[in-house]
Amino acid sequence: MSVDLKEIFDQFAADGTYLNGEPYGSGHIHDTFRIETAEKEKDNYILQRLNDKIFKNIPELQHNIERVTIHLRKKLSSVPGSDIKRECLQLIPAKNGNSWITDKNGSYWRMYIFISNHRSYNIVDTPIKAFEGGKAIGRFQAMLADLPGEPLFNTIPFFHDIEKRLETFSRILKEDPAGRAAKITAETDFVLKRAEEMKIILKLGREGKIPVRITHNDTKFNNILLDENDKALCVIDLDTVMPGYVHYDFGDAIRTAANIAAEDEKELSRVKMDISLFEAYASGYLSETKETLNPVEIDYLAFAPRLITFTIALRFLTDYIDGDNYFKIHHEHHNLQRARAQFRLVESMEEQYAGMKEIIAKLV
Ligand code: ADP
Ligand code: GN1
Ligand code: MG
Repeated sequence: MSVDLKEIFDQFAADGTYLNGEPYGSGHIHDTFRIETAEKEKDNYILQRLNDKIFKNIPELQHNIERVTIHLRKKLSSVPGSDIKRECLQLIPAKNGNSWITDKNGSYWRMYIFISNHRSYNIVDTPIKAFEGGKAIGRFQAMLADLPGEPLFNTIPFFHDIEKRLETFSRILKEDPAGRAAKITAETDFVLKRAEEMKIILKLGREGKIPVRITHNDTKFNNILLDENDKALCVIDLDTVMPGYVHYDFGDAIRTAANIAAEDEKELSRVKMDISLFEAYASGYLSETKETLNPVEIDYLAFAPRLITFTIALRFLTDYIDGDNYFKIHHEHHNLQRARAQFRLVESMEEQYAGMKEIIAKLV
């Protein structure tokens, strides 16, 4: 679908004149473009065509992001020396008075200020970067702890609910809409063997032992921007900020920050969790949060990466059997390749689980 980015851009109350627009980043969900403005001294922008097959209620989604970014900005403005335009996402209002527009095809668009001079990593190669990422997420959770008003909307209901994810997997496996089930018997065995133990976080929640907090729910490392000196700068991709357990954020960040290979690495022997990256992230995260987490939350932090890596592998696998309707893919068996790499990462975490628990105990 060809789009006239200038025509979309002009419907927002931006400061600056459209010069050009290019696809940007490596997100799996929206269509993201970087818009450069003609005036050198003015901001550039991120323009996104939103995925409304995945986010079914865009006004609610945008309402959440408006509340969250206003609150974060207020907090940051009381911190001396803060650079608010770069430390917090800033939505650009549309000329229609909303924070989004719809185009003639019915697609939804929104725009943010482009965060200048940031660094973004799909793979983390030093403990210092992992530490900074941990601090960024810890601080993000702390700043949102006192968000006033109603609970945020659940933009994707049951997003990290492993019981629901397992049910969906079993249903689609039975239906086998793309004729791929016979190809994944080894992966299916892997899932079934671990299904029960993965339910522990949900059980602790139901028993009231861990609280529901405001969490980000999509803390893969490229959603944490660092600055030109690799210091924590800004947490982006706020679509799934909603009620959740801290384990979801801790787990997803470790899944991406401590894996020395790519999320979709084909050569499975390269996939491994580096425990020094785990330790560095955990140390940054706990430096911001250890006073607020309860003892049960802390006890299960080491388990969280196993749960979230398993959950996301299961989602890649489910999407594969379903015929690739959810994640953007770049080749035919991409979702299967992603699932296999993530299952291998689960094994690597299992092998190092005792060490992970010791590290958390030492850090608190
Ligand atoms: P998706 O949900 O598809 O991952 P994101 O909102 O994470 O979409 O955006 C995709 C990518 O665009 C990010 O990984 C990041 O590289 C870039 N990006 C998003 N928002 C900004 C911003 N305000 N400034 C700079 N880069 C951004
Ligand atoms: C998607 O939006 P993005 O690319 O940062 C997905 C996450 C997965 C991730 C796997 C809304 O994240 O849940 O963990 O892909 N986001 C949504 O890379 O489903
Ligand atoms: Mg993203």
